[in-house]
Amino acid sequence: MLTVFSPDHIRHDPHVEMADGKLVPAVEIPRRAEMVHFAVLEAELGEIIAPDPLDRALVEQVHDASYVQFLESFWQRWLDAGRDPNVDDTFPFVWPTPGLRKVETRHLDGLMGRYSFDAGTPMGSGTWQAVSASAATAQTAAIKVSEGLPHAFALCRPPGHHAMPDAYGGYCFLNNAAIAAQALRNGGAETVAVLDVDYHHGNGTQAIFYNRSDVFFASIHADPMDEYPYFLGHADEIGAGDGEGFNLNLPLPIGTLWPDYANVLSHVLAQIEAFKPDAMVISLGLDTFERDPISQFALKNDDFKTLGAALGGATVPTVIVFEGGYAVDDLAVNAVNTLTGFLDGHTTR
Ligand code: OKP
Ligand code: ZN
Repeated sequence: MLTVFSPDHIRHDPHVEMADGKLVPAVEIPRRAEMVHFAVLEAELGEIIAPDPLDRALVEQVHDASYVQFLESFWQRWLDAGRDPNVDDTFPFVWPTPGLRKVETRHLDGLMGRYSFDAGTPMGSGTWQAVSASAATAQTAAIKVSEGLPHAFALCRPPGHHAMPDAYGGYCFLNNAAIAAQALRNGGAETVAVLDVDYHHGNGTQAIFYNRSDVFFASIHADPMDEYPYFLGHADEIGAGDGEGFNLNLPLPIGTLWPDYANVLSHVLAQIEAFKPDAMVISLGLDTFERDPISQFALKNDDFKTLGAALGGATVPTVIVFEGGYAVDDLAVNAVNTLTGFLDGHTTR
Protein backbone atom coordinates (compact mmCIF):
# COMPACT_ATOMS: atom_id res chain seq x y z
CA MET A 1 0.00 0.00 0.00
CA LEU A 2 1.23 3.47 -0.89
CA THR A 3 1.74 5.77 2.10
CA VAL A 4 1.81 9.56 1.81
CA PHE A 5 3.67 11.35 4.61
CA SER A 6 5.19 14.76 5.28
CA PRO A 7 7.83 15.42 7.95
CA ASP A 8 6.42 18.96 8.21
CA HIS A 9 3.91 17.70 10.78
CA ILE A 10 6.56 18.35 13.46
CA ARG A 11 6.06 22.11 12.96
CA HIS A 12 2.85 21.72 15.02
CA ASP A 13 4.31 20.93 18.42
CA PRO A 14 1.97 21.77 21.29
CA HIS A 15 3.08 21.13 24.84
CA VAL A 16 -0.11 21.76 26.77
CA GLU A 17 -3.81 21.56 26.02
CA MET A 18 -7.01 22.48 27.81
CA ALA A 19 -8.74 19.34 29.13
CA ASP A 20 -10.68 18.44 32.22
CA GLY A 21 -10.94 22.14 33.03
CA LYS A 22 -7.22 22.84 33.23
CA LEU A 23 -3.96 22.85 31.27
CA VAL A 24 -2.54 19.35 30.92
CA PRO A 25 0.27 17.84 28.80
CA ALA A 26 -0.75 17.74 25.13
CA VAL A 27 -1.54 14.28 23.70
CA GLU A 28 -1.70 15.23 19.99
CA ILE A 29 2.09 15.31 19.64
CA PRO A 30 4.65 14.76 16.85
CA ARG A 31 5.75 11.37 18.21
CA ARG A 32 2.34 9.95 17.19
CA ALA A 33 3.05 10.33 13.48
CA GLU A 34 6.71 9.41 13.89
CA MET A 35 5.70 6.08 15.46
CA VAL A 36 3.28 5.25 12.65
CA HIS A 37 5.79 6.35 9.99
CA PHE A 38 8.46 4.12 11.48
CA ALA A 39 6.04 1.20 11.74
CA VAL A 40 5.00 1.52 8.08
CA LEU A 41 8.68 1.59 7.06
CA GLU A 42 9.59 -1.39 9.17
CA ALA A 43 6.60 -3.47 8.04
CA GLU A 44 7.60 -2.74 4.41
CA LEU A 45 4.02 -1.90 3.51
CA GLY A 46 5.13 -0.23 0.29
CA GLU A 47 6.40 3.04 -1.11
CA ILE A 48 6.29 6.18 1.06
CA ILE A 49 6.03 9.46 -0.85
CA ALA A 50 5.85 13.14 0.12
CA PRO A 51 2.67 15.07 -0.74
CA ASP A 52 2.32 17.44 -3.68
CA PRO A 53 1.64 21.12 -2.84
CA LEU A 54 -1.80 21.83 -1.39
CA ASP A 55 -4.49 22.81 -3.91
CA ARG A 56 -6.17 25.82 -2.33
CA ALA A 57 -9.22 25.61 -4.64
CA LEU A 58 -9.83 22.03 -3.47
CA VAL A 59 -9.64 23.08 0.18
CA GLU A 60 -12.10 25.90 -0.48
CA GLN A 61 -14.64 23.37 -1.78
CA VAL A 62 -15.01 22.13 1.81
CA HIS A 63 -13.89 25.12 3.93
CA ASP A 64 -14.69 28.84 3.82
CA ALA A 65 -11.91 30.84 2.13
CA SER A 66 -11.88 33.35 5.02
CA TYR A 67 -11.28 30.52 7.49
CA VAL A 68 -8.36 29.13 5.50
CA GLN A 69 -6.97 32.66 5.31
CA PHE A 70 -7.29 32.97 9.10
CA LEU A 71 -5.34 29.74 9.66
CA GLU A 72 -2.63 30.77 7.20
CA SER A 73 -2.18 34.25 8.65
CA PHE A 74 -2.61 33.37 12.34
CA TRP A 75 1.01 33.35 13.47
CA GLN A 76 1.95 36.55 11.63
CA ARG A 77 -1.07 38.25 13.23
CA TRP A 78 0.05 36.92 16.62
CA LEU A 79 3.48 38.44 16.14
CA ASP A 80 2.03 41.70 14.73
CA ALA A 81 -0.11 41.97 17.85
CA GLY A 82 3.10 41.94 19.89
CA ARG A 83 2.32 38.70 21.65
CA ASP A 84 4.85 36.28 23.15
CA PRO A 85 6.70 34.66 20.20
CA ASN A 86 7.86 31.79 22.42
CA VAL A 87 4.41 30.48 23.23
CA ASP A 88 3.49 27.38 21.24
CA ASP A 89 0.08 26.82 22.77
CA THR A 90 -2.46 29.58 22.17
CA PHE A 91 -6.16 29.20 23.02
CA PRO A 92 -9.41 31.01 22.28
CA PHE A 93 -11.68 31.84 25.20
CA VAL A 94 -14.74 33.63 23.76
CA TRP A 95 -17.12 32.36 21.07
CA PRO A 96 -20.01 33.83 19.04
CA THR A 97 -22.54 31.25 20.27
CA PRO A 98 -26.11 31.69 18.95
CA GLY A 99 -27.35 35.15 19.91
CA LEU A 100 -23.92 36.71 19.41
CA ARG A 101 -22.56 37.79 15.99
CA LYS A 102 -19.82 36.10 13.95
CA VAL A 103 -17.94 39.36 13.46
CA GLU A 104 -14.57 39.30 11.69
CA THR A 105 -12.92 41.30 14.50
CA ARG A 106 -9.68 43.27 14.38
CA HIS A 107 -8.66 41.74 17.73
CA LEU A 108 -7.05 38.30 17.51
CA ASP A 109 -8.92 36.94 20.55
CA GLY A 110 -12.16 37.68 18.73
CA LEU A 111 -10.87 36.14 15.52
CA MET A 112 -9.71 32.97 17.31
CA GLY A 113 -13.16 32.58 18.83
CA ARG A 114 -14.85 33.33 15.51
CA TYR A 115 -12.95 30.50 13.82
CA SER A 116 -12.98 27.81 16.54
CA PHE A 117 -15.44 25.78 18.58
CA ASP A 118 -13.38 24.62 21.56
CA ALA A 119 -10.51 25.66 23.84
CA GLY A 120 -8.87 22.24 23.57
CA THR A 121 -6.90 22.84 20.40
CA PRO A 122 -3.55 24.60 20.75
CA MET A 123 -2.12 26.69 17.90
CA GLY A 124 1.47 27.83 17.53
CA SER A 125 4.16 29.20 15.24
CA GLY A 126 4.29 26.23 12.84
CA THR A 127 0.70 25.07 13.00
CA TRP A 128 -0.20 26.25 9.49
CA GLN A 129 2.88 24.55 7.95
CA ALA A 130 1.88 21.25 9.57
CA VAL A 131 -1.83 21.66 8.86
CA SER A 132 -1.33 22.48 5.18
CA ALA A 133 1.09 19.53 4.80
CA SER A 134 -1.44 17.25 6.49
CA ALA A 135 -4.22 18.34 4.14
CA ALA A 136 -1.86 17.97 1.15
CA THR A 137 -1.15 14.43 2.33
CA ALA A 138 -4.85 13.52 2.13
CA GLN A 139 -5.17 15.31 -1.23
CA THR A 140 -2.21 13.45 -2.75
CA ALA A 141 -3.41 10.04 -1.51
CA ALA A 142 -6.87 10.71 -2.99
CA ILE A 143 -5.44 11.79 -6.35
CA LYS A 144 -3.29 8.63 -6.50
CA VAL A 145 -6.44 6.55 -5.91
CA SER A 146 -8.36 8.58 -8.52
CA GLU A 147 -5.54 7.83 -10.96
CA GLY A 148 -5.99 4.11 -10.45
CA LEU A 149 -4.39 2.87 -7.24
CA PRO A 150 -6.77 0.55 -5.34
CA HIS A 151 -5.84 2.13 -1.99
CA ALA A 152 -3.52 4.60 -0.28
CA PHE A 153 -2.71 5.56 3.30
CA ALA A 154 -2.62 9.27 4.13
CA LEU A 155 -0.47 9.48 7.27
CA CYS A 156 -1.93 12.82 8.30
CA ARG A 157 -1.02 14.86 11.36
CA PRO A 158 -2.63 16.90 12.80
CA PRO A 159 -5.91 15.01 12.38
CA GLY A 160 -8.88 16.55 10.58
CA HIS A 161 -12.30 15.04 11.21
CA HIS A 162 -13.46 17.58 13.82
CA ALA A 163 -12.61 20.58 11.58
CA MET A 164 -15.80 22.40 10.51
CA PRO A 165 -16.32 24.44 7.32
CA ASP A 166 -15.22 27.54 9.25
CA ALA A 167 -13.92 26.42 12.66
CA TYR A 168 -11.07 24.46 14.24
CA GLY A 169 -11.36 22.23 17.29
CA GLY A 170 -10.64 18.73 18.59
CA TYR A 171 -6.94 19.01 17.57
CA CYS A 172 -8.17 19.51 13.95
CA PHE A 173 -7.81 22.47 11.56
CA LEU A 174 -8.36 21.37 7.95
CA ASN A 175 -10.62 18.37 7.39
CA ASN A 176 -8.28 15.90 5.72
CA ALA A 177 -10.97 13.24 5.15
CA ALA A 178 -13.34 15.77 3.59
CA ILE A 179 -10.54 17.02 1.35
CA ALA A 180 -9.82 13.42 0.28
CA ALA A 181 -13.53 12.78 -0.40
CA GLN A 182 -13.83 15.98 -2.44
CA ALA A 183 -10.65 15.16 -4.38
CA LEU A 184 -12.13 11.73 -5.23
CA ARG A 185 -15.32 13.47 -6.44
CA ASN A 186 -13.27 15.87 -8.55
CA GLY A 187 -11.30 12.89 -9.89
CA GLY A 188 -14.41 11.27 -11.31
CA ALA A 189 -16.11 9.37 -8.50
CA GLU A 190 -19.83 10.18 -8.68
CA THR A 191 -20.41 9.01 -5.13
CA VAL A 192 -18.08 8.69 -2.15
CA ALA A 193 -18.65 7.07 1.24
CA VAL A 194 -16.75 8.32 4.27
CA LEU A 195 -16.57 5.83 7.12
CA ASP A 196 -15.25 7.29 10.37
CA VAL A 197 -14.02 4.72 12.90
CA ASP A 198 -12.27 7.16 15.23
CA TYR A 199 -13.48 6.89 18.85
CA HIS A 200 -14.82 10.46 18.61
CA HIS A 201 -17.61 11.56 16.28
CA GLY A 202 -16.35 13.26 13.11
CA ASN A 203 -18.52 16.34 13.56
CA GLY A 204 -16.61 18.34 10.96
CA THR A 205 -16.92 15.78 8.19
CA GLN A 206 -20.61 15.35 8.99
CA ALA A 207 -21.22 19.10 8.90
CA ILE A 208 -19.34 19.57 5.62
CA PHE A 209 -21.42 16.95 3.77
CA TYR A 210 -24.70 17.20 5.75
CA ASN A 211 -26.71 18.66 2.88
CA ARG A 212 -25.11 16.60 0.11
CA SER A 213 -26.28 13.31 -1.39
CA ASP A 214 -23.04 12.61 -3.30
CA VAL A 215 -21.05 11.93 -0.10
CA PHE A 216 -22.46 9.46 2.41
CA PHE A 217 -21.04 9.94 5.91
CA ALA A 218 -21.16 7.11 8.46
CA SER A 219 -19.56 7.13 11.89
CA ILE A 220 -19.16 4.68 14.77
CA HIS A 221 -18.12 6.50 17.93
CA ALA A 222 -18.58 6.96 21.67
CA ASP A 223 -22.04 8.30 22.50
CA PRO A 224 -21.78 12.10 22.49
CA MET A 225 -24.13 12.17 25.49
CA ASP A 226 -21.05 11.02 27.42
CA GLU A 227 -18.09 12.00 25.26
CA TYR A 228 -16.51 14.76 23.19
CA PRO A 229 -17.68 16.46 20.92
CA TYR A 230 -21.03 16.29 22.80
CA PHE A 231 -22.95 18.62 20.49
CA LEU A 232 -23.04 16.48 17.35
CA GLY A 233 -22.95 12.77 16.53
CA HIS A 234 -26.34 11.69 17.87
CA ALA A 235 -28.29 8.94 16.13
CA ASP A 236 -31.15 11.20 15.00
CA GLU A 237 -28.84 13.24 12.73
CA ILE A 238 -29.70 11.77 9.31
CA GLY A 239 -28.75 14.59 6.94
CA ALA A 240 -30.83 17.50 5.63
CA GLY A 241 -32.19 18.77 2.32
CA ASP A 242 -30.61 16.83 -0.55
CA GLY A 243 -28.48 15.09 2.08
CA GLU A 244 -31.38 13.59 4.02
CA GLY A 245 -30.74 9.87 4.44
CA PHE A 246 -27.02 10.23 3.63
CA ASN A 247 -25.73 10.62 7.20
CA LEU A 248 -25.53 7.70 9.62
CA ASN A 249 -24.42 7.93 13.25
CA LEU A 250 -23.94 4.82 15.38
CA PRO A 251 -23.09 5.96 18.91
CA LEU A 252 -21.87 3.18 21.21
CA PRO A 253 -21.59 3.15 25.00
CA ILE A 254 -18.41 3.81 26.95
CA GLY A 255 -16.62 0.48 27.52
CA THR A 256 -17.59 -1.09 24.17
CA LEU A 257 -15.62 -4.25 23.34
CA TRP A 258 -14.82 -5.68 19.89
CA PRO A 259 -17.81 -8.09 19.54
CA ASP A 260 -20.37 -5.29 19.92
CA TYR A 261 -18.27 -2.97 17.79
CA ALA A 262 -18.01 -5.65 15.07
CA ASN A 263 -21.79 -6.09 14.93
CA VAL A 264 -22.36 -2.39 14.36
CA LEU A 265 -19.50 -2.25 11.86
CA SER A 266 -21.03 -4.97 9.68
CA HIS A 267 -24.35 -3.10 9.75
CA VAL A 268 -22.64 0.12 8.64
CA LEU A 269 -20.66 -1.66 5.92
CA ALA A 270 -23.93 -3.13 4.58
CA GLN A 271 -25.45 0.39 4.48
CA ILE A 272 -22.40 1.67 2.63
CA GLU A 273 -22.61 -1.18 0.15
CA ALA A 274 -26.28 -0.35 -0.49
CA PHE A 275 -25.17 3.22 -1.32
CA LYS A 276 -22.86 1.74 -4.02
CA PRO A 277 -20.06 4.32 -3.69
CA ASP A 278 -17.49 4.69 -6.45
CA ALA A 279 -14.81 5.33 -3.81
CA MET A 280 -14.39 5.34 -0.06
CA VAL A 281 -12.55 7.32 2.59
CA ILE A 282 -11.84 5.78 5.97
CA SER A 283 -11.19 8.15 8.86
CA LEU A 284 -8.91 5.82 10.80
CA GLY A 285 -8.68 6.72 14.46
CA LEU A 286 -6.79 4.25 16.61
CA ASP A 287 -8.19 5.70 19.83
CA THR A 288 -10.73 2.86 20.16
CA PHE A 289 -7.78 0.96 21.70
CA GLU A 290 -8.20 -0.31 25.26
CA ARG A 291 -5.27 1.69 26.67
CA ASP A 292 -5.90 4.97 24.84
CA PRO A 293 -5.33 7.68 27.47
CA ILE A 294 -8.32 9.88 26.53
CA SER A 295 -10.81 7.27 25.27
CA GLN A 296 -12.97 4.52 26.73
CA PHE A 297 -13.57 1.74 24.21
CA ALA A 298 -11.65 -1.50 24.68
CA LEU A 299 -10.34 -2.84 21.35
CA LYS A 300 -7.23 -4.99 21.72
CA ASN A 301 -4.13 -5.03 19.50
CA ASP A 302 -5.36 -8.05 17.52
CA ASP A 303 -8.84 -6.58 17.06
CA PHE A 304 -7.32 -4.02 14.69
CA LYS A 305 -6.40 -6.85 12.27
CA THR A 306 -10.03 -7.90 12.19
CA LEU A 307 -11.13 -4.27 11.87
CA GLY A 308 -8.78 -3.81 8.92
CA ALA A 309 -9.98 -6.98 7.22
CA ALA A 310 -13.62 -5.89 7.59
CA LEU A 311 -12.80 -2.45 6.14
CA GLY A 312 -10.88 -4.04 3.26
CA GLY A 313 -13.89 -6.18 2.38
CA ALA A 314 -15.65 -3.13 0.94
CA THR A 315 -13.97 -3.68 -2.48
CA VAL A 316 -13.98 -0.06 -3.66
CA PRO A 317 -10.96 2.21 -4.19
CA THR A 318 -10.16 3.48 -0.72
CA VAL A 319 -8.19 6.29 0.90
CA ILE A 320 -7.32 5.60 4.52
CA VAL A 321 -6.81 8.86 6.44
CA PHE A 322 -5.09 8.78 9.83
CA GLU A 323 -7.04 10.60 12.56
CA GLY A 324 -6.73 10.10 16.36
CA GLY A 325 -4.97 7.59 18.59
CA TYR A 326 -2.95 8.67 21.62
CA ALA A 327 -1.56 5.46 23.16
CA VAL A 328 1.69 6.38 21.44
CA ASP A 329 3.61 3.19 22.19
CA ASP A 330 0.84 1.02 20.71
CA LEU A 331 0.16 3.14 17.61
CA ALA A 332 2.76 1.27 15.58
CA VAL A 333 1.31 -2.19 16.10
CA ASN A 334 -2.30 -1.00 15.86
CA ALA A 335 -1.66 0.90 12.61
CA VAL A 336 0.20 -1.98 10.98
CA ASN A 337 -2.42 -4.48 12.17
CA THR A 338 -5.18 -2.39 10.60
CA LEU A 339 -3.35 -1.78 7.33
CA THR A 340 -2.18 -5.38 6.86
CA GLY A 341 -5.64 -6.62 7.83
CA PHE A 342 -7.06 -4.26 5.20
CA LEU A 343 -4.68 -5.57 2.53
CA ASP A 344 -5.62 -9.18 3.36
CA GLY A 345 -9.30 -8.30 3.07
CA HIS A 346 -9.13 -6.03 0.02
CA THR A 347 -10.00 -7.06 -3.52
CA THR A 348 -10.87 -4.44 -6.12
CA ARG A 349 -13.85 -4.83 -8.41
C1 OKP B 1 -9.52 14.22 18.50
B1 OKP B 1 -9.67 12.98 17.63
C2 OKP B 1 -9.86 14.69 27.10
C3 OKP B 1 -10.13 15.95 26.32
C4 OKP B 1 -10.46 15.62 24.92
C5 OKP B 1 -10.74 16.59 22.69
C6 OKP B 1 -10.51 15.27 22.05
C7 OKP B 1 -10.27 15.40 20.58
C8 OKP B 1 -10.03 14.09 19.90
N1 OKP B 1 -9.97 14.86 28.52
N2 OKP B 1 -10.32 16.74 24.03
O1 OKP B 1 -11.00 12.63 17.33
O2 OKP B 1 -8.99 11.82 18.10
ZN1 ZN C 1 -10.59 10.59 18.30
